[in-house]
Amino acid sequence: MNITVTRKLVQRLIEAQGTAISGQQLADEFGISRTAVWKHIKELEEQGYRIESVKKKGYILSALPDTLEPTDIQALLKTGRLGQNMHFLESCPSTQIAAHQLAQEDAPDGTVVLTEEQTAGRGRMARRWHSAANKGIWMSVILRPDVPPQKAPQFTLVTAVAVVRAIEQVTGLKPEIKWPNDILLNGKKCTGILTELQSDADGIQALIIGIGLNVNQLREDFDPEVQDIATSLKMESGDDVDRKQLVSSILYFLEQYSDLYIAEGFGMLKLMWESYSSTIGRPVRARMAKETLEGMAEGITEDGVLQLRTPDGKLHGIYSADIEMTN
Ligand code: BTX
Repeated sequence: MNITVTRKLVQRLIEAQGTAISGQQLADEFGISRTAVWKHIKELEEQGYRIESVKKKGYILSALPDTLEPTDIQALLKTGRLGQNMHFLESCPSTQIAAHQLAQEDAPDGTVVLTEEQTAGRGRMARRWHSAANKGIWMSVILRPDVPPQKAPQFTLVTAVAVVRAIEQVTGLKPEIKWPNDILLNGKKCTGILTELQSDADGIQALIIGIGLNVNQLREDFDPEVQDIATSLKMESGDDVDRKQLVSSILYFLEQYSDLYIAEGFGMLKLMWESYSSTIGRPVRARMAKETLEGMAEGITEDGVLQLRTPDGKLHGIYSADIEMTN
């Protein structure tokens, strides 16, 4: 069986968006016999693709298997750059490590690394990110924006807005953002974002944006350490969620919003971020490396710095902290 033809056949059926294509037409397009088309269709069904065969009309793709097959995702993509170069690893220590390596080897802007399982997924400040096999989206995106290094931290906020929009679009759920980088559903964390930088004297060489999104886990799929603080889209919606659609949607919004940020600055995105934020306008506790402050979270600056007003009336700029709501 010619694997390339099988993959191209899937792409053709995805692009047909639910309309039937006849066996004869596929045979002509791929320069193979109708029997060969039928064999490829059978092979795809064995891989978990659901394909209906409608009499006198042809084949319709009605469901994709729950894998992260890059060519399937690419057939769904509506981006110009993000995900056009996509690397898939069945298992790896961390997609961040793989993406750093690819960035050093000159991988183009928009390169994406996806995996089914991370054995050493990482969060901020060397914390662990639990990455159950086959249930989530563990993805790193390489961006090469032409901006000074001090503009890098906002990409975390831009990414948070993009992921929230994608979750809304695909599931109808209404996530909130907790400054700076947690995405919450009903107060529990469903997404973490980690932005890392490769830079030299000439400026940013690459931004490596890591996105960890809990999609189809049940409570027991999470490590006991995070069972009480973590949630997944399936736990909140009650339904299995299509990971391929989600990846495609995240990359679409991330491309739109990072281009908007680079072209016009943070203004518009700041408004969007604040509208999704569960932190702003609330009393919070900010735990930093050297001190803990309590007060009202008033907003974020154009640089993404959290503005916290303590009871003595002083306004503090918080650059990095863990935030807890205090009411
Ligand atoms: P963070 O430091 O904000 O969050 C880490 C903390 O979140 C952990 O200490 C733990 O309490 C909690 N946690 C760990 N795993 C989960 C989970 N699956 N769901 C909910 N809460 C959890 C957030 O760091 C940044 C995470 C980025 C993960 C992506 S995955 C793709 C890429 N590769 C990689 O190694 N990291 C990024």
